[in-house]
Amino acid sequence: MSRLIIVSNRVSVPDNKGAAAAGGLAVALQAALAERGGVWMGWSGKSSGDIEPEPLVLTQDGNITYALTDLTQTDVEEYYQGFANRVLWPICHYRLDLAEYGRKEMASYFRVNRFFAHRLAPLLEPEDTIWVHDYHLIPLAAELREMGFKNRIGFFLHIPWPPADVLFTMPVHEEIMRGLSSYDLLGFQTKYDLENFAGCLKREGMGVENSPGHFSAHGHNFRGGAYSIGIETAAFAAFARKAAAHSVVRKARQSIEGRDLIIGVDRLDYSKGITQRIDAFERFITNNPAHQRRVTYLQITPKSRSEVPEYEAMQHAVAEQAGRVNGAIGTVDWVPIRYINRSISRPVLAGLYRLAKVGLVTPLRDGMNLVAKEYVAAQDPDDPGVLVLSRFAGAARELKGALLVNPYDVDDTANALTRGINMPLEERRERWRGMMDHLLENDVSRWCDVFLADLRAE
Ligand code: ADQ
Repeated sequence: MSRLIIVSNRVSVPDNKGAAAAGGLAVALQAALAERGGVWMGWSGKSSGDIEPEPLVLTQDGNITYALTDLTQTDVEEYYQGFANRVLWPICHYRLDLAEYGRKEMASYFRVNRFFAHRLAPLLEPEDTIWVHDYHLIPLAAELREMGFKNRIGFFLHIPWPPADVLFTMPVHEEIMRGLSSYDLLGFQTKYDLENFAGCLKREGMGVENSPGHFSAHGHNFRGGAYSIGIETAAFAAFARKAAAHSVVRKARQSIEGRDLIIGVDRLDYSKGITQRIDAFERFITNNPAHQRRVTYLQITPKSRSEVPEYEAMQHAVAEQAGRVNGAIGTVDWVPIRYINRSISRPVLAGLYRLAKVGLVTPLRDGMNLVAKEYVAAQDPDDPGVLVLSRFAGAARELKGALLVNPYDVDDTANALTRGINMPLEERRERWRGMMDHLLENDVSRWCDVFLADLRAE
């Protein structure tokens, strides 16, 4: 079996905290690497200031080599914070209004991809299979091809792919499409993303779809498919079963004093619909005075990308909104919204999901959304909670037992909350069982195996 080379912007180098600390994706990719032997290369997360980064730092763990590079401060600001997070991220999440184009940032994006290709090249062998992850590294295959590499190269996009009318607002959309056309296999989260990609290719005659999922563009034939990412379902369910004994989970249970818990867990990101969700919770309480003082809404939101101005502004906006709603509907002995900006260990997170009667997952747009899947996996089969899920999350294509909502419609989400909190046990069990069976069968290891099998197939 050929070696596997994974390239992603950030790398999960195992630490002594073990699998419980790592997410399901990191564990699955490490397992795939261990099975075949190989390399995981990416950015260390560190800046080398204004000097050229040192050579790759290689760490060996069994038959896996972790290869990390620093980036100059200019590249961190222009490639990562600039083009990746202020152009590609908003565009792929349909937020044309937030995209900030700058020629320097665009140039840096392509330059850093070339730099990655040059750093990776000495580690590559002719038979290696290369798997590139996510929007930071779209041009990587084109750079490697330019250097003469003929390896099989696959790409998986973790975020949505927008339709042509949205993508084409981006000045370098043609270069980006050419970059994608240099892979052998493109993986998207859902068939809608794949359809959007095919539409982008066809719109200005950049390429053709010869048969479903088989494309020709820019002189290269390649395939595309929908590969919905899963979680480590069985392991996560086991965390949740054991978590009741954990002191943090015990304290959380005591502190809600028998109230129904609604939980939201998201990185602080404008794509996650957090402000619309707080509005919906307020509407739910205003429409249902009987639930006043009988529910607690816990929103766990670690800060992310704070160096990007839109994210910094959002930190203030959400904190202010949670405070305003607590002031408006709270009472002397009831704080309706608990809003915390901390990262929580996976076993504790699993226990908190299990305590919650409703999982409220309402992104405005999301490639997949693993929180929705984790919430389902963590439930008690005898008394499962209800998932309220945005129809604009990739996960909505799979989780048929969820209550689907339009997160832009505050009343719709508020009504789903009412329905979820009041749902009879039998209906909850029935909805949950179907979703759990699906998640057990389609877990993250299967996702990984299926993508790699397709990438290797001629
Ligand atoms: P994200 O946008 O980060 O991922 P998501 O899929 O929900 O979104 O994954 C978030 C992960 O972070 C989950 O595993 C969750 O448990 C964890 N997390 C969130 N808050 C946490 C907290 N306070 N403490 C600890 N862990 C926390 C991107 C795309 C998604 C896609 C994934 C995977 O945007 O659409 O589903 O990649 O492909």
